[in-house]
Amino acid sequence: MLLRSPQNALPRCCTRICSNLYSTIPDNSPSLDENEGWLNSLAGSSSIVPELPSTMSDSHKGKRFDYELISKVRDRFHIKAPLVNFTSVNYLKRFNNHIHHQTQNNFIDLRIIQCKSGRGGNGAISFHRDANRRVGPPNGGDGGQGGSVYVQAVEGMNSLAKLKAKYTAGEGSDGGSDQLDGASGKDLLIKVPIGTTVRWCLNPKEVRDIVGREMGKDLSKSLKEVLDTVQVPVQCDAQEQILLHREDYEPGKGWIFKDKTEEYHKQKQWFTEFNEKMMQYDKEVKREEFFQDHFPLFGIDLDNITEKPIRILKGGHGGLGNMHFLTSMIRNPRFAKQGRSGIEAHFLFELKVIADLGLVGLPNAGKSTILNCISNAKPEIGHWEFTTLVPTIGTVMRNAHTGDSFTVADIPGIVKDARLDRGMGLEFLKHIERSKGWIFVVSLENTDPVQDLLTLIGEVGGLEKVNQKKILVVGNKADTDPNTNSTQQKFLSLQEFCLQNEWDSIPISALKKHNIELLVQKMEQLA
Ligand SMILES: Nc1nc2c(ncn2[C@@H]2O[C@H](COP(=O)(O)OP(=O)(O)OP(=O)(O)O)[C@@H](O)[C@H]2O)c(=O)[nH]1
Ligand SMILES: [Mg+2]
Repeated sequence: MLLRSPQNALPRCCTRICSNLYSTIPDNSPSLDENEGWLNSLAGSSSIVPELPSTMSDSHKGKRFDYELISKVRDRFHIKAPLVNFTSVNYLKRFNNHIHHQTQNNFIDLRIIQCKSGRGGNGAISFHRDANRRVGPPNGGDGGQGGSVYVQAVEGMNSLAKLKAKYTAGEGSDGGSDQLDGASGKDLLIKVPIGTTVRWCLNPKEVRDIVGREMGKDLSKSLKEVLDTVQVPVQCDAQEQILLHREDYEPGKGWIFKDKTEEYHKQKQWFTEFNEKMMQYDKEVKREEFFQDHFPLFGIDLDNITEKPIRILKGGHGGLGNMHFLTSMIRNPRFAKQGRSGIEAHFLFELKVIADLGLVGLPNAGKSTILNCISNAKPEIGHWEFTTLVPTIGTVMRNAHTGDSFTVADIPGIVKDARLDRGMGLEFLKHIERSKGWIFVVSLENTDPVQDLLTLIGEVGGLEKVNQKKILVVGNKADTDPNTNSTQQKFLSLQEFCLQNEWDSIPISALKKHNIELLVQKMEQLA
């Protein structure tokens, strides 16, 4: 984007071998003519700045969340949206309940992580010296580029447990004498499991402060009400990308001086004129930042292996060394440019495990027992409720030769009023949100399996929601009560209800392994 970055425009390394031949000019730093040509080109460069789309897409409704357009200043759109979209309710709740880590299988599906890209190195102020001259032409090199932060979804990970709380990319080194450019800062790569979404969010501490303040004002307010009503202002571009803030100097500023002070330089007309031109360079750097320092308002969905890491925060530009500032007016540039700062932001990482099918049932229905007998997964089984606290995915191998298989997720049981946060709530439903099919598991041991099924349907969002999925209903624990045929009767009522909804159903005993092969066949069809 930069019209003419001195680094790119002037291939300095190619002449480095000549260094011993010259005693008066540094080997390959840009010549006076080249510098002047470059500075003059900056003056007329504003006309080449690309036009930006000046309107934002009309509809702000019906997106992943609604936002309101407040105003537009040049190419920046000021919008606002409820706080709930820039934090995580579950994260806050877990924080309040001191549940920082879910320990079962070391599974963590939610993290807020502080990320920081590296600042660019400063340009150097240095002059060529040799036996003949004490002070020769400027030869201060450029600062190195600051390190950037990337994310990548990889295979073989199934939890966000290994992520660190904070990632800071390396700073670019300062430039050196003899036109030595500073080394680039080390980039950082955050590897995450497939199925992770990344969203820009506020610093959780800031959110807790806001929530504390709002609840203090009105004691009857719930956390949810606060998050839904407090509006957060955000700046976006026309493509609904949040403009990330790089705290740094304005065009014309950001100088480093040596020997003579800033005051001294500001009084000199030659410096003011020169700085006028350099301002254009700074503006271009800012322009480039405008195009690169953003993050999608609705986040990114890493639901596949990411071939190429995705940059989320770019490192700061390195500052120019004084070798670029030698002109016929300025023989002794005792100044260089500071490197640009890095960007700091918080991101909400959320893992939604991806399985072809999901098991949905009340606690104790036998979901984990089913996954145990059909797949390689070995989730814990217990005769108490809420044995399962975290999702487990099992792979059901159908043909070892062809590798045909499908995956099934076992999630914690769902109880009546889970929507109102009873039991484990509905938090874990997100893990089977993207599954093609849902397997409702009800226990034929319970008094009214049809009622259990209705409860489940109600909790997960009603028939309309359920019918977006392929459904199979499993009546488990068919082995119970062998003396009377009450389980059979219960299954027949269940089957009738299912037929009305055009769903397939099957009675099984996961414990005794009855009817399991047929179950797997039906599941395979669904998947
Ligand atoms: N009799 C009988 N008991 C079963 C059957 N399947 C599971 N169970 C028992 O039911 C209890 C609960 O089984 P789980 O597989 O842990 O149930 P779950 O649905 O995963 O429960 P949560 O994880 O709490 O939601 C265990 O004691 C199992 O042994 C079955 O087919 N017949
Ligand atoms: Mg279980």
